Amino acid sequence: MALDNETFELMKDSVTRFVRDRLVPAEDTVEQTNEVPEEIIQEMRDLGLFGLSIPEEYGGLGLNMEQECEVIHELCKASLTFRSVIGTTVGIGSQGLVMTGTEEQKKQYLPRLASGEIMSSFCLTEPDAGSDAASLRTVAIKDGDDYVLNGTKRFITNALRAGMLTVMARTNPDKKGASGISAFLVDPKTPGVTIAKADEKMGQRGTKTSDIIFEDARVPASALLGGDEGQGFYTAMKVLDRGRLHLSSVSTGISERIIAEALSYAAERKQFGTPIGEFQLVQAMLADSQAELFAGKAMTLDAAKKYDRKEEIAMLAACCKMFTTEAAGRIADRAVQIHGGSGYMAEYKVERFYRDVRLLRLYEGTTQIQQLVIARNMLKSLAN
Ligand code: COS
Repeated sequence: MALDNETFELMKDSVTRFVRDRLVPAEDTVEQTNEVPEEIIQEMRDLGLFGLSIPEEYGGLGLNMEQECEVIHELCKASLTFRSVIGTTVGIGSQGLVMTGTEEQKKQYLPRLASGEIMSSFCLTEPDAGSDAASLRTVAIKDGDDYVLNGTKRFITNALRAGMLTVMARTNPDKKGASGISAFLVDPKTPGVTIAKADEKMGQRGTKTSDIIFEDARVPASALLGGDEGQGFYTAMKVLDRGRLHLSSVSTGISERIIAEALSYAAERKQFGTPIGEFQLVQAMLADSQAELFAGKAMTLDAAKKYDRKEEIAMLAACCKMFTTEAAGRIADRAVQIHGGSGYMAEYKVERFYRDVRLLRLYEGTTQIQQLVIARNMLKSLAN
């Protein structure tokens, strides 16, 4: 599935204008209030941003992965908080349903997710299961026609805003590893589901993450994603492979913005009677950042095209996520350096972006997990 080129270019242009005219001017308000204004969320709905990755037959725009990456890159030239509002619905929160849901489940949720009437969250991480996702302990025990959920999920983005949770839980507690895990589509209003208050974080103010506690939360058997027990971990891994391409575009988008901030500062700021951009040591920092941005964009779009051709991309997605998120960290660090003392001041955007991009190397798999995935796949290819 893909949007035709002409419609896609028009859509992308409208995102570029939205970023320039609406999102960038609202960045300071979001930072000060720790909230994204409701009228901006409504404009995101009107632009169809919640439905980017949802097939047209269910009311979405049905972009392919390459197109999604291009749009997310554009969107992330503004504060990453804005992307976070749609991110879980476009990415990890809905894609398990798109990939493996039954027709009934798709009809139940996808049109409302695509319109932005409801948002979704992806519930994998737990207090004792982060990188080691297969050790999760939340259980979903069959009881008559229902499943009863007990456990705690941690750092769940948009839990407070969500109308649908994709929850990974152990349906077979006797099976310790991946194969005992199933996925469920859960209404957060289900009795026994508690969404905790929003976490306080280092950056990305205005994004909402929280714990979710399940205490004897009873869901019907029809909430089992795809109707098959034991598939939850594999679905989560496939969703994360795809999500890592999405996040690579998040990283390249904000990197491009940060470079623009550093470049305009370097062109204007004078020292020793000269714009500092004329100094070769400053130029070296700008050039390194620009080359890393180019490499990150190229590799992400290349992997996205392969994904669209249904090629195996687990290793490539991990390469992209590792490279682009680490590069974003270096690019933000250089931008602060180019700004000198001003770069440490909240008045300049690079101080905020430096904090915001730190998360990129942590969520949806740390850099170390990406390295592990890359190396394991290399070794596997040797064995074959
Ligand atoms: N697609 C499909 N299946 C996959 C897969 C993928 N990309 N990666 C692994 N699997 C399968 C394996 O084939 C294996 O199948 P079997 O049960 O048939 O043997 C199973 O899943 C378990 O895989 P593996 O043995 O590699 O699991 P490990 O527990 O050793 O590690 C990692 C898996 C570390 C890769 C996984 O736990 C992970 O990605 N952790 C990070 C989680 C994460 O990103 N969290 C962020 C929170 S969400 S914002």
